[in-house]
Amino acid sequence: MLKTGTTITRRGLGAILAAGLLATGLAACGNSDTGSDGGDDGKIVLGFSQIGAESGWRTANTNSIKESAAAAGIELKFDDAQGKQENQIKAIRNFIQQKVDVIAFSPIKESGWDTVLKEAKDAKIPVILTDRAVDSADKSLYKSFLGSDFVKEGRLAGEWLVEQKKTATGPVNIVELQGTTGSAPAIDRKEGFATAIAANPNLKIVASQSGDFTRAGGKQVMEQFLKANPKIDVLFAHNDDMGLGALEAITAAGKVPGKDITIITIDAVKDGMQALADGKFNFIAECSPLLGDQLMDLVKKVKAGEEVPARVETQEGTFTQEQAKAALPTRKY
Ligand code: GZL
Repeated sequence: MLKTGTTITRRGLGAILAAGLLATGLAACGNSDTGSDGGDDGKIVLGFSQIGAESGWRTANTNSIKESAAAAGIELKFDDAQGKQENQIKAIRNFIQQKVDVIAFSPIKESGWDTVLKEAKDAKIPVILTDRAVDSADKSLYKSFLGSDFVKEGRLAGEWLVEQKKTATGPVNIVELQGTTGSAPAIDRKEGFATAIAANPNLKIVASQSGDFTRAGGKQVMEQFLKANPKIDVLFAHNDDMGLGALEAITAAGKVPGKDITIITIDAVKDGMQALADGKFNFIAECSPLLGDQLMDLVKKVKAGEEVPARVETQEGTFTQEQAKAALPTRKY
C-alpha cells in the first residue's frame, strides 16, 4: 500500500503496474498452491459431504454447517449421501472435478477412504474431517479432525452407571444399542463404556447390537432384546434417537422406562433432553453437533495455507434429570 506523499518515478510507476498485473493474473486463475479456481466472486468454495439425516443430531449438525458457511461468506456445495458411503465418495470426486478450494466431510464409517482422499491430495485440495474419523494410516490425507472424543463419551456414561450401581449385590444386566456398524462413534463409545463398567463385575452387557443411530433401529432391536432377555436392568444407547425408539418398545412391553430399566444415552439433543427431564431417560453424555463455526475457521486457515491443529475437539458435558430440566429452556439444539 503506498503511503500518501510518496514520490513516484517513471521506473517506479512501471514496477507498480507490472506488480498489479501479476497479482491480478494470479487472482484470476485461482490460488496456484491448491488445485482450486475459487468462487466466481472470489469466495472460498467448500465442498461438504454429509452422511444423511439419520438422527436429530445430524439435522442439527447440518443446520450448523449451513448457517456458519453463510455467516462466514463461504460458498457451500452441500451433498447429502443418504447414509451411503459410495455416495460420499462420489460427492468428494465431484468436488475435485469442480476444483473446490476445500473439502470437508463426516465419514459414515472409519474405513474405505484412502483412494478418494489420495485423489483429493493429488488435486491439491485440502480435506478436513468433521464429526467422525477415518482409519487411514496416512495422516497427510487430511489437514485436521474436528469433533468429539467418543471414547470419553462412552466412558462418562459407564462411570455414571458404576456410581449408580455401586451397592448392587447381584448381576446388573445391560443391553447396548450400538451406532452405525464400523463408525467411529460406535466403535469408540462401545470401548469407553466397556472399559468404565469393568470396575464393577456385577455390570454385564448381556446383548449388544447396532440400531444404526435411528429411532426405528432402536425400537426394532430393543423389541428383540426384550423378547430374548427376561431381566434387563439397563439400556445403554449410543445416541438419543435409538433410546427414544427403544422407549416405545419398553412401554409396549409393560415396563416403565427410567424406573424398571435405567436408560443412558449420548448426544443431548432436545428430544433426548426432554425424555431425560420427564424421567424416561436417566443420564445423557453430550455430543455437540454445533461444529459449523469451528469448521469455517479451519476452512479459512487451510485455504490461506496456515498451519492448523491435527485435532480440534469440542467441549461437552453430561446431564442428569435435574440438570436437563434446568438446561432445556436455553438448549440451542
Ligand atoms: C457423533 C455423530 C453421531 C451421533 C448420532 O458425533 O456422528 O451420529 O451421536 C449421529 O446421533 O447419527
